[in-house]
Amino acid sequence: MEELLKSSIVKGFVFSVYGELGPTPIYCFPNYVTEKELRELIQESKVGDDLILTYRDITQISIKNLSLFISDKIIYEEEDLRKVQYFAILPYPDFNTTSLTYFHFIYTSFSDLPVATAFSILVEENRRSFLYNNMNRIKPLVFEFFKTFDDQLYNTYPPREQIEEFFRDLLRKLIEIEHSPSTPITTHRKMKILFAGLDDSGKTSFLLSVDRKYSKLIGLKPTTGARIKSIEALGATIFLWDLGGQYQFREKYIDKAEIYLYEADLLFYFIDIRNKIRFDESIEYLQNLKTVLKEFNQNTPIVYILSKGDSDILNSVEIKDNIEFIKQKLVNLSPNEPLEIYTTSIFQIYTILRAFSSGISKLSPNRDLINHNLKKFSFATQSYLTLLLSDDGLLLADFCDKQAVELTKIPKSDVINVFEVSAPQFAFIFKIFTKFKALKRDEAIFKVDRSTILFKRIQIEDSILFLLFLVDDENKKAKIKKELTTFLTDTQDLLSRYLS
Ligand SMILES: Nc1nc2c(ncn2[C@@H]2O[C@H](COP(=O)(O)OP(=O)(O)OP(=O)(O)O)[C@@H](O)[C@H]2O)c(=O)[nH]1
Ligand SMILES: [Mg+2]
Repeated sequence: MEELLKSSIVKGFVFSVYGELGPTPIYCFPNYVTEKELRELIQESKVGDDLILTYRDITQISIKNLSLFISDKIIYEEEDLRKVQYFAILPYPDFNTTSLTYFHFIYTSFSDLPVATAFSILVEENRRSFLYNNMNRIKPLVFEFFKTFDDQLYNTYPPREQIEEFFRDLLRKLIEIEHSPSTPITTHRKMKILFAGLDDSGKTSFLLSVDRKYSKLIGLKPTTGARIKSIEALGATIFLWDLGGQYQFREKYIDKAEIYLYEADLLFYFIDIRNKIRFDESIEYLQNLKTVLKEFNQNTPIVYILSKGDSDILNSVEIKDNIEFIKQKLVNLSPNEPLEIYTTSIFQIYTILRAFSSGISKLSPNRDLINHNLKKFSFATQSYLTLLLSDDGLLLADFCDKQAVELTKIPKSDVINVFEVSAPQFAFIFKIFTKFKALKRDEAIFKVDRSTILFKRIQIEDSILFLLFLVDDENKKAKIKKELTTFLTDTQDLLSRYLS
């Protein structure tokens, strides 16, 4: 095992549990060394590139991991803990290492409650793109691994020698991925988002809206071929490929798929909901794209954009029928996948930003755990609805419980929407007042009927973020202030590895 680790990008594994004494490392590969051994190794200059950890180090890793996952009692209120499982990419700057960590609960004969666990695959920090780029292939391996490994832990945690072969097996499979990586292993994560759909389906308009170049929306010309540009979001560079949709270009993308479609991290697929005559043509193009993407075997997620859903026509019978019809077609095409479908309109910028945020968040391995932490934070502060937004209005995480509906009297299906729509406006007011120094603190309170909306500006490393809380009483402010530190500490690492 030690030899295999030496030959691999994967430098180690740490498996820990939240035991009676708190976070406890159970298995660690390579085995930890004592402080004395470490001193000797350093003296003899035998440290090299290998990962050498002491018991204190792996305890530190365990504490960091598990504190992200659970907080005392709260998590146990979840009904079915078997479904609670997350992946996250986490930094350990002290060890110059980054991990892909898998969190889940195990059921044992020696504990009444399910036991929270964390399993980290450690790689050198500057090779972490291996984890991002191959996540879709690594995740199933880890799931598969714990399907059998959990049984080994039912009665006791067996000695290390006894279970080593399981980990060795997993390592071999990871090394196989390493030898056939889906992208060359570089220091930077490469991200490619495709915007595809028939001509005139609103792709370029969507992208321009994202860019907020409203003025350019008028007098748009069809896109000839592929237009590529890049944006900076949350510290990462993302390449946006606007694939002009006229017939001759569509053919080219399929023919030269290795240029246009290869290594796509995400596809936004556009369908003009007003143009029913072209639905079949659009579905056919989608099918072709899906077939090619499947051949590349990269599980590219798809976000469907039903475009031109302007508010003045959205309630007409014809458009409603069109939407139902096309949704059904999409479901038939991918019967076993949950589909992400957004109706957008360039006249309601938030519909576009929302679809776009949701797409970006698909690129993040940490999105679910950030959401999970926002939920813990919301419980602890009794916030009924909480949103975390980036400075440019991307929704990074959201939480909403039924008390938000009771307080605002907004129907359940709309309440998140209403706040998502208004959040950027609150941010706007907040920014203007800050600019004119009319705000003394990094927060503002808005009262809307019985609702109190607390809006807070926070800083995580170099990023400015906003938090919006819906509470029933201004006094919750103190509680939020108190809990905020914990939330920021947890979220900092998750955000710093959000995209790359
Ligand atoms: N009413 C309305 N019109 C829209 C909307 N989005 C786009 N359009 C219009 O639809 C037309 C085509 O939009 P484009 O964004 O150029 O479409 P495209 O998908 O980039 O087209 P190609 O580049 O040919 O593939 C333009 O006249 C836009 O103004 C929308 O949400 N509502
Ligand atoms: Mg275009």
